[in-house]
Order: sequence, then C-alpha cells, then structure tokens
Amino acid sequence: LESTGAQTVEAPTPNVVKSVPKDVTILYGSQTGNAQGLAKKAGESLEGNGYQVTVSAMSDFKPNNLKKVNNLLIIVSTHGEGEPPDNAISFHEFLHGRRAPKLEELHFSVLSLGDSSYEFFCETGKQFDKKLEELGGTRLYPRFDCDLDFDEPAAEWLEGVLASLNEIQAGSENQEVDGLGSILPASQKVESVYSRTNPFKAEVLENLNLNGRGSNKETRHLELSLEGSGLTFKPGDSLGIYPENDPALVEMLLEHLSWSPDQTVTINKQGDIRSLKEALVSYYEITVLTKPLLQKVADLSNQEDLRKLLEPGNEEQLKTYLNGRDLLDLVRDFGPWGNTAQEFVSILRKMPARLYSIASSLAANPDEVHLTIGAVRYDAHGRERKGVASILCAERLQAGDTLPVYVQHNDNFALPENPDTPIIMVGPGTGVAPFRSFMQEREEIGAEGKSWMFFGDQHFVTDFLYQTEWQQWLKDGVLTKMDVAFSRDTDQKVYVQHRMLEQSKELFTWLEEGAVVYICGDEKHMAHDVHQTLLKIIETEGSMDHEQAKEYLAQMQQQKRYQRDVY
Ligand code: 2AM
Repeated sequence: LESTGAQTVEAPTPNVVKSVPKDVTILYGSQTGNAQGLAKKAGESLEGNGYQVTVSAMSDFKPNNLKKVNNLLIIVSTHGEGEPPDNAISFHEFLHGRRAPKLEELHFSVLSLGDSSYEFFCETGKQFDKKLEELGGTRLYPRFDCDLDFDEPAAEWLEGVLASLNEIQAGSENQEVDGLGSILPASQKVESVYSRTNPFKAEVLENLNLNGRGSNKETRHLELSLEGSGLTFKPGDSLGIYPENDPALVEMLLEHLSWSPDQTVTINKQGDIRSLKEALVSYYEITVLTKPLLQKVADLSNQEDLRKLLEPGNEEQLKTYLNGRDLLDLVRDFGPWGNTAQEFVSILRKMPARLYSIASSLAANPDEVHLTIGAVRYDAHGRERKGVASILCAERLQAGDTLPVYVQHNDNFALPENPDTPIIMVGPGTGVAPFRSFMQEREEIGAEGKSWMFFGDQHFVTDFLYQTEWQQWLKDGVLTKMDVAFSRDTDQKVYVQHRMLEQSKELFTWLEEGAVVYICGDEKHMAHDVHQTLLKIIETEGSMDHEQAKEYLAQMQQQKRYQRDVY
C-alpha cells in the first residue's frame, strides 16, 4: 500500500556527489493517480541523482513552507472543464489568493497532464506555471503539457529538469548522473512487473449483465484473474484496461479510405509492425477527434474546408464539429486524402487505457479483480455510437478471453485506516463499484465501524445492482444502514440526495462522530447535487451559515473525510 501524506525520500550516502545536495520539492495534484505516480517516480529519480526530495500531495503541503523551498516541481492534471483535481484545490486557491508569498528565490517547473480532446487542455498546469512566474519564480525548465500518452514527454521533461538543476547547482562540479529520465523502471522494482506501460493479460472468468430483462440499462459485472501477475490493490484503487476498437468500425473506416486491411504499418518508435487492420483495432484511438489531430490532417492533406474550419474565428464551429464525431466522420466529411496508411496512423493518438473503480476486495477474492461497467450506446450525427471499452465487454468479450490490465493506485479514495471509523457511501449506478469492494474488505477483516450506503438507479426490479449482496451485508451487520432511491418507480423522481436529506439529523450526527463520506459516480449532475445537499445538511443541522458549512466540508476534505471518485 502506498502511504498517504507527505513523504520525504532520504538522499543516499553522498559518495558520488561532491557538493551539498539541494532540496527539490515535488507537489502533485492528482485525481486518478497518474500525476501522483509520476511524482513518486520523479522523486526516486532525483533522489538517485543526489537530491533531497520531498514528494507530497498539494493538499498535504503546508503553504507557509513554500518560502523555504528552493526548487519546486509541480505535476498536476486537469479535471472536468479545466478544474484542478480535488487534492490540488486548496493549494491552487492559496497561490491565486491574497496570501500568496513573493517567490523570488524559487526555481520551478511544471508538468501538466491532460486530454487534448477537452477544450481546457492542461489548464490547471498552465495556471500554476503562470502564477509561479508572476510571484517572481524562475523557470528551471519549460512547462510540458502532456496528452493521454504522457510517458515519453514526462520522461523528457524530467531529463530537462534534472539537467537544469545540475547546471544551477554546480557548473564546476562534475556530478555523476544516474539514469537520466529513467523514471519508468524505478517504480517497477518495488511492485509487480506489470504496469500501465506493461499491462498484464488477465483472463476473463465471468462476464454477466447485472440488469434484469426490460431495463433501460446494461451493466456488466466482470471477473478477471490476476493469477501469476503479482498485482495487488486496495479497495478504492482502479483497474486500467486497454480495450480494442470495434472491428466493424475499423472495416468501415478502411473501406472509406480504400486501403487494404492487410498492408503493414509501423506502430511505434521501436519499429514494431502490424497489419493496418490490427493496428487500427488495437493500437490507435479512432473514436475521438481532437483539434491537434485535425490540424495534422489538414497539414498532411491540404484539404481546403478543413483548413478553413481551423482558422482563427471559427472556434465555435470547430468545437461543434469535434463534439461526438469520430475518425469515420472526419474521413467521410473531408477525405479521403491520398496519403499513405503509414502517414495516416502516425498522426493518431495511441489507444488510451480506461480506468474503472475496482468492485472487489483482494482479501475476499484472492487473485481476482471484479469490475462494474455500464454499457455506453447512443445515437449521434446519424449513427449509433458505442463506448469502446464498455461495448467490448458487453458484446465481444467472453470467458476465457484475455484483457490487458494494470492497477492504478488511488490514495484519494481509500477506507480509513482505523476499521472502527464510520463510513457513509454514496454510489448510485455504477458508482456502487468501490463500495462493494469496501464491504467485502470490511467483512473480511471483521471491521467494527458503522457503515451507511446510499444507492440509486432507475428501477428497483431491474437495476438494484448486487441487491442480494447488500441485503446479506445488512443482515450480517457488516452494513449498518442502507437507503435506496429508484428514480423511475414513482411519479416524482427520487435521488440519493433526497434520501440523505430525509435523514439529515442522523447523517449530521455521523459526521460529528467522525464519519468519512465517499461519493462515487457521475460527476456533473450527481456528485454536484450531493455536494450541495451535504452543505445544506451541515447548515441546517449544525446551525451554520453557508460559509461556515463550506468551511466545515473543506475541513473534512482536508482531513480526508470527504473523498470522491467521480467521472
Ligand atoms: P434518472 O436517470 O432516472 O434521472 C443512476 O444512474 C441513478 O442516478 C438513476 O436513478 C438516475 O436517475 C440518477 N440520477 C440522475 N441524475 C441525478 C442527480 N443529479 N443526482 C442524483 N442522482 C441522479
């Protein structure tokens, strides 16, 4: 298990380093764990080069200590519509507020993570970078903005940062440099050999539809074998899976481009070769359009209309076009372009992994990992669209098949260390997943703490996910209380937050007793509304005004008593 909180990595005996090592503080803001993982690896690498490194989540770092920091590295992702991740919010506010100190002595560099299919790509990293400069800091090395495939740019950034640190430290002294940019292998020494960059092929043991006949939904319950992988996880962690594109979609694409599926292409810098069809099925993203991609197609093809769409002044049109369209739309609307297949695949993004909150406990199900995956299907621009990973699971993946997976640790979502601590879980729909894991774990270790589950979905009869398991946990006392909200069984919609409000007195009592509140599921609507409801409950039951209630919840967040895993 990874420890939470600030972690100081001691410098090794300085036999190769002649000068006094300087300090480097690495602060990360991470929602899903990618930025955190990079921060830890960067810490190990710098430590190996003789630096005294402190790695900490932004939320665990005392802002007053910022003045004492000489070298600051920020590794931060961007969340939602250009917002900081939860554990970056307070530090972000501090730096942008009145109490932000002058930082004229500071050297800094920012690594930002993001997804170029979003409008506010890497926004949080950009803001930190700008702010630190405004406060007087000097850039050690330019900011790197990484797209989903961040490994190579992140390694390059670290290499640049290290070179710059070394230069500043002692131009005259020859510091021995070890493993430049080798941030990837470092972490793999400690854990399993399998990781995001080297996924484990997990065998599918079970693949069921959890919804009853007649439901509007299809929710898959997947059980995978981790046997022989050495992979471990704790409740609250996620599993990354590398899906394959729908072969039917790839065939349509190839038909429109008039390319033979059997011709070969090189898929990476190492020179690995695949058939075009296999490359498009397994190695590239073909279901999302981004502005950088359109730019590359325009440069490659010189297509007039596409060029126009990308011209300044047409931003709104471009945004509308990108929304909900895929590569097949792009080819139909602007192609074909007379390029070679090799040129074409070279501009595509690598297939990104999808993260799912793990739905089982390793203690309760050794060598297994379970997932709860909602099938995504909808119509857009005159065609049925299908979620890449969820529909692979729903329509093609069968017991006995394998799926490339890795574990993504998530310190931001974890059971309290003390098994006596009460927990309140809010998880409608597939948001139920980590709480099944929590219950399995608490049952397994015989935890005594109270627990309260809020679940919601459309219909009781068809959509009560894991119903019998919940009922058994209630009966056995593993679960103390359960409230359910089935939104479409009554004339008036009832949601989880309505159930919370109905019991606001008791809920506030739990909070006062130190309960940890967890929210998992839809971010835009559910998590937002639940947040407002919590504020209302705290206001009413704690006799506070709105500002005080916000402070109360912020305090809970600071104490890791308010944790969210939202998507
Ligand atoms: P609905 O689709 O009937 O509106 C899981 O998807 C459950 O979450 C469904 O019952 C869904 O209700 C409900 N849901 C939708 N919007 C919500 C919101 N803003 N807050 C809480 N639950 C919501």
